[in-house]
Amino acid sequence: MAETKALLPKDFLWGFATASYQIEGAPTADGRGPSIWDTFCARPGKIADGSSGAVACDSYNRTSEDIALLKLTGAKAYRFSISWSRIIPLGGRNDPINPAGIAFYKKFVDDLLAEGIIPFVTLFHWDLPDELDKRYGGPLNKEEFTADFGHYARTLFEAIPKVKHWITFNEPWCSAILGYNTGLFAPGHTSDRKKSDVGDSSTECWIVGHSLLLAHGTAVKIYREEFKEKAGGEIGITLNGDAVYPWDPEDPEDVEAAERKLEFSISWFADPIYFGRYPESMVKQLGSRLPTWTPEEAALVKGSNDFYGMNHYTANYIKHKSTPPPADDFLGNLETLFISKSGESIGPETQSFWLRPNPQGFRDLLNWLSKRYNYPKIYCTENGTSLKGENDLPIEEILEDDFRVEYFRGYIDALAKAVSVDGVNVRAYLAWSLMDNFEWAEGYETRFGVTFVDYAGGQKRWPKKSAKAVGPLFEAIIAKE
Ligand code: LGS
Repeated sequence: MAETKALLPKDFLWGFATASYQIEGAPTADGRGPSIWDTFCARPGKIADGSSGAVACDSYNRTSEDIALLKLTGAKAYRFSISWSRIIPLGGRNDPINPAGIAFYKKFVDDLLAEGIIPFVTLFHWDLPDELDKRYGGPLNKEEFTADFGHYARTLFEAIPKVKHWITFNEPWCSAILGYNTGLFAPGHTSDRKKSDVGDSSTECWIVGHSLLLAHGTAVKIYREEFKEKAGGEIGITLNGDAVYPWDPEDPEDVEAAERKLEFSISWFADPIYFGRYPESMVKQLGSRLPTWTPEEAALVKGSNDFYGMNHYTANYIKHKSTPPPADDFLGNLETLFISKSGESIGPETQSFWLRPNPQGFRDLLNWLSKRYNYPKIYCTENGTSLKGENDLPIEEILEDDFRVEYFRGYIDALAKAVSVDGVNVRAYLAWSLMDNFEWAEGYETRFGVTFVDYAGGQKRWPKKSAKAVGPLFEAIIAKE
């Protein structure tokens, strides 16, 4: 079939994304309480360069500079996250609320709107109040966690009704697997009992996933029952979404394993949200390790997305394993590879060991999601790349980031084709990231920004070539009428 001219609808929104712990710094300002990331970064060996988000981009003190940057890019929307421990320093439903924290985000939303930039607000981008981890294990305790998250969410729905796009959780897969299985992320629970401080990664991650889903369902119920009608907004969750291809397309077991990989990473959360149950492949492999749904829980979570938030970065070839999976396997008994059986590479290297750009993967995954979940409205809430060796280049070269410009060109083209040719319903695209920032366990060595942040040079922001490239790429294909 001949491909028609790629076009996005007139009201399509594009912009950039960030997250509180990655950019704000100011960890004790105006009464903020510690989060699990403050604690985690203090543990030796956890962050590649031994750094933390204690200063980051100092965005807490530079909101007007960040808004000026957004203006320069021409962005129509900005996705940022709220730090729970700025709003409720100890985190719990009976703990004091911090008016200064609320005032900060309220003003920020007002300032964005005054510039015509639409806020997309994430309630939880991994920085759990440390006290809740200490008090009851955070999401390991579903009753406490769900009640506390519901209270935190309600506090914000009430305080900032001008926000019309709420995202409950960012990538619960990362929170559960990297936080409670591999230990790469806070709070750093691992399966290696020698290095581990607590926990059993063969069950903890699945318990955490279940709690995050229940907390999501609870926040959505609160929003829909108490706020949605008056505020006229919407709420959904953002999930990980990496594309897959069978390592050997002729081998039915690899084909099946590729599907299983999507189920273990995406459908783990999306199936309960759209169908009220876990995928069969997970039930089969994990048995009693996977929590079961009570009818009330399933009813709470089923149908709890006004939109589907998709983060997308990379693709992998998938090879099945025929040996039985170890108890802490979280992938679905398979291997992820960058080279296929016939020797094809999935994409060029980047600074991130897990990231290989492949725009066709984006288009294919959008199609897979749309078919499985009956063509939901999708917001691409993150997409972007690091560049191999970028941090070692002289600044003049960093600013000429043609690799990133080409990355966005390829992905935006794939997106436009998925919408205009394949009929998927993507309505917004937020690139990761507005600026270089604290890249979690990778510290500051990995840069994802369209803006160079000179951490040593007074935090000066230098827009890279890509900062001004994303806008024209979209404006050329968004319908004018
Ligand atoms: O900065 C993050 C971007 C870039 O890398 C953002 O905060 C996240 O929401 C998002 O996940 N992003 C990201 N992902 C890295 C995931 C690491 C996966 C490591 C897999 C090891 C098994």
